Amino acid sequence: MERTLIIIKPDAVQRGLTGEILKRFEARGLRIIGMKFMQMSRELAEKHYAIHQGKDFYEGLVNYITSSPVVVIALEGTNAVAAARKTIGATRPQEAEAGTIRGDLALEVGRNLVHGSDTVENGQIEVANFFSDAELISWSRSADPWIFQ
Ligand code: DAT
Ligand code: MG
Repeated sequence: MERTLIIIKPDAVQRGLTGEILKRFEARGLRIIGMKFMQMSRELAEKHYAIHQGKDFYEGLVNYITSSPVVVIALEGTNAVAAARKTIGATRPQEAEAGTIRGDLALEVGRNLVHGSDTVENGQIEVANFFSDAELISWSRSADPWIFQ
């Protein structure tokens, strides 16, 4: 089963959109296997965004993600990575389709509300970066047979 890491970013938490955003992933059928409210350290933020190091927006990105608490969620499901990315919408909210989180709720790339892993491999890596094995719960929902065929 694929895993993806979702981060409800500081702007979303500050705007009171945590529930609205979580609701969309839950309704999609993805299964929560880990969730926590945390203040991201600079060290963890730099690890998470290492691929963007050196880009002109990197400093601003790390400052933003560490500026205020976030909600971090590990999700599991068939096609979890691609499904979550579709639900999130394009990186630039002005290009995100209506019906997506960014297309409905955001306007600017530097305040785009939510992170989702971009590949199956990164989903595994990012979940492991944010959650210990003890923080991840392997369970089945009674609705699983109605979502996973
Ligand atoms: P995504 O979050 O859709 O996976 P990404 O991995 O390319 O996008 O970039 C990570 C974050 O960095 C993105 O959510 C917002 C910020 N970002 C990306 N490109 C940017 C740009 N050109 N200017 C400002 N911020 C940018
Ligand atoms: Mg990305």
